[in-house]
Amino acid sequence: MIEDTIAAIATPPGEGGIGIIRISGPEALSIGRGIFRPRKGPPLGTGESHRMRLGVAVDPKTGEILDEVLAVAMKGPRSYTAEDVVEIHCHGGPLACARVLQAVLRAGARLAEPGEFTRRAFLNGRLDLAQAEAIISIIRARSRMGLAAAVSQLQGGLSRRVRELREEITGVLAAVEASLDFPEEVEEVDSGDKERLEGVREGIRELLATWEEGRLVSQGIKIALVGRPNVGKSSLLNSLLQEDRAIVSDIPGTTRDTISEAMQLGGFPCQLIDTAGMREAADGLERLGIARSRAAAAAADVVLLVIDLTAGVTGEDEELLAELGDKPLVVVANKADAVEAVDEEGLRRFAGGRPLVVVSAKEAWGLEALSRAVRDLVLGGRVLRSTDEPLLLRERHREALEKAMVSLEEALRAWEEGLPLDVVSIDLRGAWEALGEITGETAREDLLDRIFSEFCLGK
Ligand SMILES: Nc1nc2c(ncn2[C@@H]2O[C@H](COP(=O)(O)OP(=O)(O)OP(=O)(O)O)[C@@H](O)[C@H]2O)c(=O)[nH]1
Ligand SMILES: [Mg+2]
Repeated sequence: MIEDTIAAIATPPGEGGIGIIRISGPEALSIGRGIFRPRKGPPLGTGESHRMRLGVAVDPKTGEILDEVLAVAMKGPRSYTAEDVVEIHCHGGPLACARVLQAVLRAGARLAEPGEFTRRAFLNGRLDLAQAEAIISIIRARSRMGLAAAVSQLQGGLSRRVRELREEITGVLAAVEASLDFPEEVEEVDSGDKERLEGVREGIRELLATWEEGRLVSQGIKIALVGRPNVGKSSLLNSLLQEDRAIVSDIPGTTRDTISEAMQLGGFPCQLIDTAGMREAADGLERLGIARSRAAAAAADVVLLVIDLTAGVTGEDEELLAELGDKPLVVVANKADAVEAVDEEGLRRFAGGRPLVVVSAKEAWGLEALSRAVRDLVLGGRVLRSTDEPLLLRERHREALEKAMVSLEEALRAWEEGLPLDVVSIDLRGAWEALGEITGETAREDLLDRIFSEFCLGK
């Protein structure tokens, strides 16, 4: 049972349109009532719930008016935490928010820990653990697809799937344990039960198969711009970012160090990395830069090999392609604006079946086709899954599923080898518990601490 009342500023620090103080717990309504003086109507929390009211926030000790505010009381369980909640909407100045918060704390609330409101929502059963984690993913989302996947997780997509699998195991476990307890009375555990477990194994396998896509959607992909000096790598970076980020010049060897910027490409979050142009004849400093280019190319999920159409395909381009050929790679033929005609035949021969796009960094065309090529490459040409299919977004979920898989495989093996049923039952229980970690039914306190400490203050 949660006894104390917590409060925090729920909006980001700094100046803004509004700043919200959130209060949650058994004393929320009475504390809110002490601070908020409505312009008209009954005291806060005594009238209609969930109704926004205009008034002032006062320091209950001195009666000083701190700000003109809106306030709303939300009676539990119809609130974020499922407890009584009051939100006071101040003007978004750091001092106004801080003074109202101080008054709330003096009136008996305790400053909330990061993530504590969401933790209460979880402890009060309003959200399960995967849904609570979805809230962090929504806050952190930097791409359309990442956001859509996280919202679907908040709506319970993944949780439902995991629960279904878990219930299947529960059913079989009940049959196994009954036949252990009352061997004479209960019929043999039959092959139907084993088939059910095989179904669960298939379900876990399907979920695990979404990890690669989920990882890319949530964590992003590394894309390195690689090529000879002066082909227009930095120009392409600037053009994709739509800002003058990297220095561009007609002197070969302009970029010396790698430059990395976050952006969206084809709906994916990605880290776009500009590198120093690669060439044989290079001085000491440039050579160091080139070593970094190689490292960046090696670490990238996708390489964009840029070539200069005004120079045509050169021997050095051929060498670079041979060096990087095993990576997922797009050949980007740049400076198309500066040539009369593009030798598509020759380019295709050079690309040797790899995706090829013709662009002009200078005039910013061909960039759509480039982003499509990257996306096709990343998803292996697969059509995107519809986002109401659950997608694994967190390493933690993948680990739990893998743990469940190991136990389930063990159980099935024991079953096939005709080992005693209590051996089967131990492994089944292991799988059942591992699945429960995802939704939080079997999560331990230290796991909860770790998860909720990722949240920001006031969430
Ligand atoms: N006409 C034309 N010129 C371009 C285009 N892209 C780049 N350039 C020019 O090519 C020269 C080199 O561009 P950069 O972007 O600095 O080339 P880079 O590949 O980053 O070169 P390094 O950093 O030296 O490896 C500059 O003079 C650019 O203005 C393009 O699409 N069309
Ligand atoms: Mg450059």
